[in-house]
Amino acid sequence: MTQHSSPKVGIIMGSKSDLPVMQDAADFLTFVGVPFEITVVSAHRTPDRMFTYARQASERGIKVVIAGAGGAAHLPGMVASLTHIPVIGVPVKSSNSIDGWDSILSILQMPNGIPVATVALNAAKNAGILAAQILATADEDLTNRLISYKQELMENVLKTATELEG
Ligand code: RP5
Repeated sequence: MTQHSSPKVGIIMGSKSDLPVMQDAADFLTFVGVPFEITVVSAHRTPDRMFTYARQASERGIKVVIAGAGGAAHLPGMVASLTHIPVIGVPVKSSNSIDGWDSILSILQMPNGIPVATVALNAAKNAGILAAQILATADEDLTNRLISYKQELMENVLKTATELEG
């Protein structure tokens, strides 16, 4: 697994079983050249590790955390409660999930004061894009790469529209 020496984004997940979903965040960050680290931190099975990770993330240079979890998904919210840096939550439709709603609501319905930016179910790619957009507010080169990416999205849609219209 790719790990960068000075990561700016921390991608964490409750279980290795979340990796097939969370890989999309890593792939997008690789695509736009944002250094990241990726690991497993379980809120329920390794609470001390979660506490240490969240408490030390900022001082290690992490600017944004992407946290994915399924079922009773406390990881994103608990990490957000332990750090001042932005946390993006990815609800994962895991094997122990009831259609993903448990994870969506656990991550989305945070109390006032402790926000988690919640993306759609299994939408780790959007979490990667959002993390890059946050970092791009202080990085002109990254901003330009994101503008190019969105331009490409638009051109692809217009191309399919032209093809469909004949
Ligand atoms: C959550 O429970 C994890 O984030 C994962 O989505 C789910 C199932 O974990 P495993 O039983 O596959 O390790 O805590």
